[in-house]
Amino acid sequence: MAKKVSSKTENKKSIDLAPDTEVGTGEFLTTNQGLAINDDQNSLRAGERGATLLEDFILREKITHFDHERIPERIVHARGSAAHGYFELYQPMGKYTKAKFLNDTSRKTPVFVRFSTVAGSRGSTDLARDVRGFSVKFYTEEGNYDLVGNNIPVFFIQDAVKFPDLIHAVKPEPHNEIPQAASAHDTFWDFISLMPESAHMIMWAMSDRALPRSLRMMEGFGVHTFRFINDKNQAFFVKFHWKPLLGVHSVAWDEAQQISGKDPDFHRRDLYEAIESGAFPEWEFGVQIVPEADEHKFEFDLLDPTKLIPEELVPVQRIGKMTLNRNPDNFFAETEQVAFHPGHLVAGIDFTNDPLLQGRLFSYTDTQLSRLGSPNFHEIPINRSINEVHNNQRDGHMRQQINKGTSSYHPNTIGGGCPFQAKAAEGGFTSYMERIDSKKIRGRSKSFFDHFSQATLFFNSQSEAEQNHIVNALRFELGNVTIPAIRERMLGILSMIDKALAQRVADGLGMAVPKKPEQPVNHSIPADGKPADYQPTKVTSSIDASEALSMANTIKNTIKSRQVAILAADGVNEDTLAGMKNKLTAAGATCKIVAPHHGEIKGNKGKAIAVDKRLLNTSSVLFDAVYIPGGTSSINALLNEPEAIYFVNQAYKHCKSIAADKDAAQLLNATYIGDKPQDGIITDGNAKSFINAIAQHRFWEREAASQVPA
Ligand code: HDE
Repeated sequence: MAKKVSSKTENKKSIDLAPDTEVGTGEFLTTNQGLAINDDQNSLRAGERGATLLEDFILREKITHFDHERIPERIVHARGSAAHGYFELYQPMGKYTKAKFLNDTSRKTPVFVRFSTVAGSRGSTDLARDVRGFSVKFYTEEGNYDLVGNNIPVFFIQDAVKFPDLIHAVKPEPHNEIPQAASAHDTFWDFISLMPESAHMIMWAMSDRALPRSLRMMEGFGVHTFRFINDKNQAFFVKFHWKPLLGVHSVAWDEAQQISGKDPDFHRRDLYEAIESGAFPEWEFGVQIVPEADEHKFEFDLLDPTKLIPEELVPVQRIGKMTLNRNPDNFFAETEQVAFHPGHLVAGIDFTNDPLLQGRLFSYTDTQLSRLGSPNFHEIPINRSINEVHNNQRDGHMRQQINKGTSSYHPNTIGGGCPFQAKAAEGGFTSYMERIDSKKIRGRSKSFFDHFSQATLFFNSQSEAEQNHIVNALRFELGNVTIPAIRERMLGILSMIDKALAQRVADGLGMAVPKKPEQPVNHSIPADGKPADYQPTKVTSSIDASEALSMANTIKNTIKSRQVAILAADGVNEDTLAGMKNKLTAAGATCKIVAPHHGEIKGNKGKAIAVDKRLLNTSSVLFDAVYIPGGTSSINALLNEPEAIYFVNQAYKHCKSIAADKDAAQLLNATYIGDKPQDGIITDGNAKSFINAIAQHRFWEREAASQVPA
């Protein structure tokens, strides 16, 4: 960025590594070498109508930089949105971990959080049916700690070696690069139908969890089991959770598809606007802690990333809170260049032998080398730790640090022996001394062979509406699969999860559930040549259902940052409109006046009311609820607007709360709502009832009613 060229800056030899300051304070335009530019409108030519000269280093520098503006996007999680914030601890966790940021309640640890979808390209829609990445970089005083998780607590595969296969299968098919950001195609389901270990994850991915209403309304999970280590060197298994204080909410699939057209940046915009408006998203940080001695107490293996620990078995302790309060200043510099890595640890946290985690530990640094182009990616401002970095690593592409002195090795005397190694008591990281005494093999423990019991547990834990959504999602996805054998194999897998589920999906596909599920391919051929005993099994779960797995049981006590459309036209009752708007705003919602035209509408007493959105430029899928104030001319005008009727019908179809003043009933009557009293439809303009209804998020039971339009 341009800096004012003055004799002062010319003389300043020290290198300022800090991010650049704001433009607009009288700087001259310069080249990247600091030369003031006199003409940025014309290239250097051989005469007014002559050829451009190769000599024009200013042109060439500008174009060269432009040519290289794009870096390779992330191979997975390319589409992302991020924010800055901080983490505060509720209670010291010294009994379990010596991590300093988990022991000092007076600290505010800065964080940078990046949310993402997995399958789509960087420009793909936010509302794809997909897992969401939930990566948190804690800038602790003892170094960066990255918790690189997802919004789903389990994963598709048990071993990292299958990750490239999984991603190749879900990405657009290689011959025609179709479909973008979608799993509803042959190669994905071909792979999944041969990977019964995906069964549990598939239930989550086909549920509404894969269609968040907002990035601010998603849970986050570390997925793997990690270790806490305390200062006595005792270890505890730990699972990490993020619990959103706004509750966990999703949109309907039909809505998701429409949002993808109306506003593909829906989640990105929502996060950005919420933070700009001061509605800072918050999550509580939760841990499930299991003593080492209890490692084998469960009917599943703690090292198996396709399993969660039901909260009924090990409760989640909420130990702190994260608040996101600042948007990035520059998307590329921060959101795009941030480099997460599950191996960025602080003392007091360590790995387990989860084979998926072990593979990730290699992958993340490796991918940054091709994505960010240099082993110096830690020097990019967003990736720097807040404490100082001292080591003997030197040089490489784009090195920023100017190391002084002559010693770049250890041990040394020339540099006074620096930098020194730190003892554990001085904060030096020591790996947990896990006992390993084993044969070197390629293979899996039998404790990893149960692929279905938690898939069933998840399905059983869902509300009726949530189960219906899973059935419909599977009908949709498998309906897009063109090869019948793949669909059939999937029906076999579904029948291992729940017979009725498989039957309902089969009915939707016009197929029969196979009597005997096809056995999946044999994944391991042991070195001794004996036939492998890999056989997916199903153990009996000790619990039938888990409350925390259903979004129906989430927090429903707030309408903070919810978006309400107020449908109005000239002649609207300006008093009831203002009354409702004030109450909704006081409760934390954002109201937008949606009208047939831009500019202003006139209230029934002549007041000019600014229009936020014209019907043509918005859609009810972008709102959580709709309010229709009265006023005869306004209602008459809206009755003549097919877009207004459609707006209300769509909100109704997507099970949203709708409120109308008593004298707006005519408009409701013109929609599918009619005059039948029903949950979530407020016909007397009562703000309190409306606020309670919006807090419920959705009235999914409405979907069952035959009057819901197609
Ligand atoms: Fe990742 N993953 N992953 N992953 N992952 C990447 O790293 C990988 C896995 C996750 O916002 C890549 O910097 C392997 C599980 C998130 O920048 C890459 C395996 C979970 C993000 C990579 C997994 C994740 C990534 C691509 C199987 C949930 C986005 C760009 C062993 C716990 C981070 C990058 C961001 C990104 C590899 C599995 C979460 C290629 C090999 C399980 C949230 O290194």
